[in-house]
Amino acid sequence: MSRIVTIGAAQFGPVSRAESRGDVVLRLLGLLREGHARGCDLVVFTEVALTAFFPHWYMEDPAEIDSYFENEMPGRETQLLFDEAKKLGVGFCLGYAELAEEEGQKRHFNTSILVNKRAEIVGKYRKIHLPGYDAFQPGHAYQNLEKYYFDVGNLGFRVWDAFGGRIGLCICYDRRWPETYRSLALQGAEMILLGYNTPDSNPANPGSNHLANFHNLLTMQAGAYQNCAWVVGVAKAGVEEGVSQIGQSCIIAPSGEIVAMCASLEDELIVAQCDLDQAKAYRETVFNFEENRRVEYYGKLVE
Ligand code: CDV
Repeated sequence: MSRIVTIGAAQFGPVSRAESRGDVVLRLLGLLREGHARGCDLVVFTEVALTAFFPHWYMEDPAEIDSYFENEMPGRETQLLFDEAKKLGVGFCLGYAELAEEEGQKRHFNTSILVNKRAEIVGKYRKIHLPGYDAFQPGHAYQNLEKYYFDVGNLGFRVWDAFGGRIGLCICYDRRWPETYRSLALQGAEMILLGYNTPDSNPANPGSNHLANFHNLLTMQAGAYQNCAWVVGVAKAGVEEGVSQIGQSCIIAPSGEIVAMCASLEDELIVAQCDLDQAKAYRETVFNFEENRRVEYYGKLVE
């Protein structure tokens, strides 16, 4: 048996600080339409897709900071994306900076949503592993201030029954942590969608710079194989506001094999027909969790 979902991984080239939301949405619409023309059920966009990746620089003015966040979804500019998705009958996954109000407090999250073919939001995830610092770092060629701009996500790792399978979401730095994939796999995730903004250098550990691309694929391929899930990783690539970011957006099978990968550092759509039953085959054999996991030996943290 096979359950095919046709996935588009919509890599995004740089977004300049001056680019308007409206212009960014037009670029996203172009990729969504291309996805439709190429038979996609679901198009996956990147992390914080609607603006430049602002944690790469320091801002103090709360109003300026909030201008990078969405306080409604869909909002004035993003409504176009929802309308087009509904018209075409194509779902999408979108990362954005979310401004929420909870218990009378402003909260800032690095968020992604899963939207079905009727343009309904069926899943929402707020990034849990936040990389970088909570204060300006003097001497660094660029900043990495996610702990300064964002609150830790408070929705947990979750999966949703959608697109004929069980889908999990995570975001960027989450992909480096085995607990992310395992939390989702223990809930039956057959496909994990994620966007990333990954610089090709690390100011705190320049000795690892030459491994940026290798570590990107290593974590996602291992996550896919060890957890019997498709992994779709989508970059914001190229030089954005002086920060050079990796590409390598790719679609990875539960075997750990890459079935499609972007070649450029620009807007580029790759498409693959993903058989969700391929995950089942792995889960029933080599990674039969019920039969082979040895939770009693793993310690409290991974129970
Ligand atoms: N946006 C990210 O989460 N970026 C991290 C970098 C900073 C290590 C990543 O894992 O790619």
